[in-house]
Amino acid sequence: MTKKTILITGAGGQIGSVLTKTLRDTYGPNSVIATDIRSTELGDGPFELLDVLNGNRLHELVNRYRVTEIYHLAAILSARGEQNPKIAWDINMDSLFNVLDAAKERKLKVFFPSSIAAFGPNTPKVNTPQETITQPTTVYGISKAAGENWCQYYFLKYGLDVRSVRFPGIIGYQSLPGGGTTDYAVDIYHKAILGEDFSCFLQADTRLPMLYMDDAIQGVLQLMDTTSDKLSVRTSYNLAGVSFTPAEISAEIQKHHPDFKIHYAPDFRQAIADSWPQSIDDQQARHDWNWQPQFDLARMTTDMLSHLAEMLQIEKLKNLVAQI
Ligand code: AKB
Repeated sequence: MTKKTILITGAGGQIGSVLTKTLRDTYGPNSVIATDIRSTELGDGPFELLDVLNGNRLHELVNRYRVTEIYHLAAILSARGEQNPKIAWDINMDSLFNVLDAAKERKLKVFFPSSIAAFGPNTPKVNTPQETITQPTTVYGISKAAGENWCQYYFLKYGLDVRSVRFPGIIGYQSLPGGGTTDYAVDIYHKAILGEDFSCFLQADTRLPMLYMDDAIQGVLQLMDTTSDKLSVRTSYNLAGVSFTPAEISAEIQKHHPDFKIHYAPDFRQAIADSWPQSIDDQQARHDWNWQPQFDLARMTTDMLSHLAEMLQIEKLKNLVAQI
């Protein structure tokens, strides 16, 4: 059996950093090559600077480390993408082609994260089906919808083993998101733990699909471990975790921090959120590779708050020690 060697792009990002750690814990630190455009502290194991637009550099790393799998996490997300659509398109699409072409040449396995952003205002909003209308209205969503189809194209045309999920908003204590529309659902916990009020850039009743980081990472590992013949979807699998509104998450936080306050100041991200589904039907993932998320809103909130409280105590202790 060939030894598994994984290369991750965007390893310093919100999902990439947690995935890198989990893959290193699972397969050993030297079996996971973390790459990012900026130097990042990711613990034991190789790290390489990589601009995903540089296909030659990607090829060089794939050859040097004898990579067998690529997890392509680098991307510009929905809100940041709208600020510079052309750059977001170039980064999201050209990088995917670099990955697919490197993988095709050496017959590597690929993980590509798509998103609920691949759906649009004409998609059924409740229990969005696996196969449905995808007419996204953000550049990020357009790049994800096109990306999924390119993944399927490489599978059908070249037999490339590329696998994908449509991530909802990801919530975790381990890392901070950046540039997304669902980011509020991470920031809100940080404000609550610091005893500060939270100003939400979405309206109180904006329902969006979300997923706890632990479930998301578990899902990626499970999908990548499933035998190829079980996978009936080669665009991207719908994944569902939990759906809630800003008012609901804030009420859940108030069960732990009764003085916590939220107020609403919707901005341009409201229109993005309004174009996305409210809940997702993930039956196909459950059927094909036994996808089973564990966290609902209550469990996620308890877990988030206890980890963040612990991290805050450690930070405070470090500051105290530094003053001695
Ligand atoms: C974003 O908000 O842009 C992302 C996503 C849903 O893909 N978190």
